[in-house]
Amino acid sequence: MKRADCIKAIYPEFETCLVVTIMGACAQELYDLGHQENFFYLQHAMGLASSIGLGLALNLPQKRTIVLDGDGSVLMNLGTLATMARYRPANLIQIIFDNGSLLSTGGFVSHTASGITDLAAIAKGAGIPNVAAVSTIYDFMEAAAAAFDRRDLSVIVAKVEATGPDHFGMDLKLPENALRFERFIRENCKKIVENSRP
Ligand SMILES: Cc1ncc(C[n+]2csc(CCOP(=O)(O)OP(=O)(O)O)c2C)c(N)n1
Repeated sequence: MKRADCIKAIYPEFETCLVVTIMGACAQELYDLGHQENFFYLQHAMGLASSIGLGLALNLPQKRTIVLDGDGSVLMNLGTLATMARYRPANLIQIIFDNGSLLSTGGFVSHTASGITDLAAIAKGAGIPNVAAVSTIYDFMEAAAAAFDRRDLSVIVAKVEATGPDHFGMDLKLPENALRFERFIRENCKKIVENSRP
């Protein structure tokens, strides 16, 4: 199963969500399907896409937030799973694309490739209420549909091939993306933000 195919399969769902991705190959694959102003590609800050997604989900409870993550990134910030479970925002879905590799920086093998580290088991142990581990596109689509249907925190660990795009280059640098993403939230989620403030 390829990550690009998984992202393509659920891309239509993204229109009404906030989407945060990790850097590199994953960001490029989403960008290549067509950028939307509700997408934020977290370049450089490895491991923190889920932390940003958690903050967005908690502060914008009526907006679905999707985090497109990677095994290397999650391994760098494992505590994020416990924090997500503790605050359990019903509108947050984290999809961890586990390619067993730090693909975007040369394809170094990650701990999940060894068969030792099981991210789905870690997510369950952290207290995530809905965890799916999938390795076929059919199972991925079923798990994604179930996550979109339920109103509860979900994590999907999708085992994918360690392959990425054959090119890199997005005509949207981090500062501009951040400013425009913030403007999108201000203009489209204004009422929700105001309502969610104590
Ligand atoms: C703190 C930090 N360390 C290292 C890097 C360099 N880096 C960028 S992407 C990446 C690999 C990310 O791996 P993963 O999350 O599994 O995603 P993949 O590239 O495999 O899609 C690394 C090591 C970084 N951006 N930030």
